[in-house]
Amino acid sequence: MSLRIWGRTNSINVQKVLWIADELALNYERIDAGLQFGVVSQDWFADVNPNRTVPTIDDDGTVLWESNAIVRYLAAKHSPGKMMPDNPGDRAAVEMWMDWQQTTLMPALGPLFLGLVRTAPEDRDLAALDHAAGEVADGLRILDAHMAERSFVAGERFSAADIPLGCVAYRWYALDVDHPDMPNLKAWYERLVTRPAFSARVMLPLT
Ligand SMILES: N[C@@H](CCC(=O)N[C@@H](CS)C(=O)NCC(=O)O)C(=O)O
Repeated sequence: MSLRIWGRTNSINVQKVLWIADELALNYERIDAGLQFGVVSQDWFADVNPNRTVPTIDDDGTVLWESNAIVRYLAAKHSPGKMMPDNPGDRAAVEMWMDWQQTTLMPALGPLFLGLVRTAPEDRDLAALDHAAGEVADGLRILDAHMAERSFVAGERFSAADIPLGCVAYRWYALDVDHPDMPNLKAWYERLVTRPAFSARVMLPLT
């Protein structure tokens, strides 16, 4: 087995990697790590990933962390010209949406998820959660407008760009927040739901 993936299955960032690994029909070994599984706190792990986070992979000696970088790597290695376009402009568009997921959506979705899923009701900062929910919705309106003219994030073909954003979309629809009407986003999301790897790896209870 050449590909090893460290990460617990309920992590959004691990789910990205497991989803694309399944889309690509890769064989891999997954090792539970993070939170209750520990591992990331062991001394040796810092040599593999000094951030002590999941996901982390070792693909026959290619060691990587940062979920979107791993998704890009696996797509480029196993699906060049398809899940990761060869043309620089098309490739940059895929990467742009992936970066946008991390830099624009996650700073609001992360606290929203932690507040609603991993914080006791009596300890929640409702004003902060309301603000975060509004920021996520504002971001998703941009994606909704973008999806008006295409089937997938980077065009008519499923690509690496759909992976991080699909993970965000699942969490947003699963969270107990207002879901303003976004028909193009919903139509794209329903397309993802038909993909077995998405339902198996991403559509899990939020814990
Ligand atoms: N930007 C990083 C974030 C990595 C990260 O913070 N992962 C979380 C899980 S989503 C983690 O490792 N948390 C600590 C833990 O699980 O022990 C990525 O996209 O991979």
